[in-house]
Amino acid sequence: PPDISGKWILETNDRLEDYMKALNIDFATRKIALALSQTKLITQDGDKFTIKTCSTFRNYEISFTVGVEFDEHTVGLDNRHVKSLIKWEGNELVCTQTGQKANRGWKHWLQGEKLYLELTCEDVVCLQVFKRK
Ligand code: RET
Repeated sequence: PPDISGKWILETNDRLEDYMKALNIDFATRKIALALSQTKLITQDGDKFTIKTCSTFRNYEISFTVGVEFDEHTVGLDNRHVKSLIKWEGNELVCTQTGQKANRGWKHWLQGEKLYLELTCEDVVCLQVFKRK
């Protein structure tokens, strides 16, 4: 599988506001989150990952093993509990988040020198592109 580890900085952000609305994230948090720069710190050791999403306002961290479902509590995001399962699908690292919200998950993949992250909830797809920092 590809090596997505490293330090990445957000370059473009499409439909984050709609994604946050789909998650019922409040107005004030949405406005702050939209204005923020975000950095992803990814460590990868075989099938084990830690992904930290960092900003000056709030950070969000998950650790997981590919293929092993875990309970994710999205503290500081929408504060829900979901069952998350991450798998490699070809060269894409794909997460399914099963819970109250339909069609929820994300995908990471590399393209050129960039890291892409697609975040999905219900009918909304947010696309973020990161460059190496
Ligand atoms: C921030 C700031 C506080 C408000 C919101 C945020 C958004 C975080 C997101 C994180 C996604 C993380 C993923 C990790 C995968 O490994 C920046 C923490 C809403 C959307 C998909």
